[in-house]
Amino acid sequence: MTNLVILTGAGISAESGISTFRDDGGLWAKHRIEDVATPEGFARDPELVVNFYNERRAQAASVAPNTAHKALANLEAQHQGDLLLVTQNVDDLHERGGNPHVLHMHGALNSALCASCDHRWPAPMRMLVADSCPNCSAPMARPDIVWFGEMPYQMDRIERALSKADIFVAIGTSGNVYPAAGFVEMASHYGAHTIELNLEPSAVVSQFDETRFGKASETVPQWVSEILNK
Ligand code: BV8
Repeated sequence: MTNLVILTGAGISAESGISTFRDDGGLWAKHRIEDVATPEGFARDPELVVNFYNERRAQAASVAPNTAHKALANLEAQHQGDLLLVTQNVDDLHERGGNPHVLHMHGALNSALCASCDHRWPAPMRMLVADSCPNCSAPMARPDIVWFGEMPYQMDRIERALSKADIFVAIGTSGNVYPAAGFVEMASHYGAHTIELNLEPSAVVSQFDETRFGKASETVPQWVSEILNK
């Protein structure tokens, strides 16, 4: 039984029409990280940040999963052995593509969080700064997103899976953001075979055993069919 850990980034959603962060014209070209993806930015201008995520929630709802998402759903449905799909993405394209169990380590657009009591609830399409928590009524609703300087979710579970992985695959991520960019080193340390599927070399490409360049809509179905036909 082969245990798989798969990490995805913005590149897997690019062909669905969702902007990546660091490609030309990407999200960070239009907004400063400090202003829209940090707790300090949210404290400084909550309206700007809530609307930044409202725009992304609407964009995600207007696009469809692509063949790469569907290939991973097929893999999860057929693969014998453990499979953990960890995504840095906050869109729900993996779920809509058919993966029932997705670990959103950087949070999710469709979830809202109370900054006072930690209650989570399904986010409305448009959140308002004044939204109050349905649990404690405090006017402390925020996007359920892990901003820079905040601890990504379920790190213990991810590290446990990496320690047992036979294969670690990173798909469509530039390897700029930690701790996610450090997963390949951890997987290698535990003896996993590591593969990078990306449009261009990531910042940590040298740490992978194997790299395949190309669009996710081509490289992911190809890799999945190899794994399933082994
Ligand atoms: C934390 C939510 C500490 C927001 C995001 C070392 C260790 C630990 C931390 C750090 C460290 N060094 C620095 C840090 C701090 C920081 C960090 O990493 N900074 C970087 C910029 C240097 N990390 C943090 O702050 C993290 N938190 O460390 O907490 C802590 C400790 C104890 C207690 C409390 C706290 C939190 C990081 C999470 C931040 N939130 N997302 C949002 O989404 O709005 S990260 C953000 O970048 C995105 O969410 C995205 O998930 C992430 C990574 O981007 P990618 O997915 O890789 O996208 P990118 O555009 O960069 O690349 C796209 C790739 O796709 C490219 O390679 C491209 O070639 C490829 N591609 C394009 N098209 C295609 C394609 N591939 C295939 N097919 C295609 N068609």
